[in-house]
Amino acid sequence: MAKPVYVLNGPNLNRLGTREPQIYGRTTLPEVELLCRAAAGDGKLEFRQTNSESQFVDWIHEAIDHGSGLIVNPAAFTFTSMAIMDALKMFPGPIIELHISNIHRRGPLYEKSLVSGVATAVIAGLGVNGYPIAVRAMRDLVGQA
Ligand code: CA2
Repeated sequence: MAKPVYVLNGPNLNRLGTREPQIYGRTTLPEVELLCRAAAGDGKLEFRQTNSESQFVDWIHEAIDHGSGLIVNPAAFTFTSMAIMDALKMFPGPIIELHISNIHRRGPLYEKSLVSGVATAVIAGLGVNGYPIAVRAMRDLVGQA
């Protein structure tokens, strides 16, 4: 049976659509999940969000054992978490790092992603449309297109 693609979202993204619409838009995370499922077609998808770093690491471990590809928006953990970076290094398949905003034009605090160096590809600045684009790209990368 085909393995799922994991889409993991980090802290505060459960509040997407409720504030800073000029940066993040008005689409909610459940709506983003629907966009991803439409892009996945009949491909299996595990779409999740957590505010906990340890939960995020545990889900990467689950994806290492059961997933074909990994799409991560680690949110603020992008810039702080060696634990997430180390876990991602163990993932044997393709990894897409995804950000709704362009982290490279948001000032010094947001400049240095710990994740980009272990990712296969990076998508940033396309708004929530980056999610279905990432899912389609991942289908190509894992050969399910
Ligand atoms: O642009 C992205 O996707 C980010 O990963 C979002 C993070 C930010 O720390 C990264 O630099 C870029 C912040 C997520 C905050 O979640 C929101 C909550 C409510 C409304 C909008 C976003």
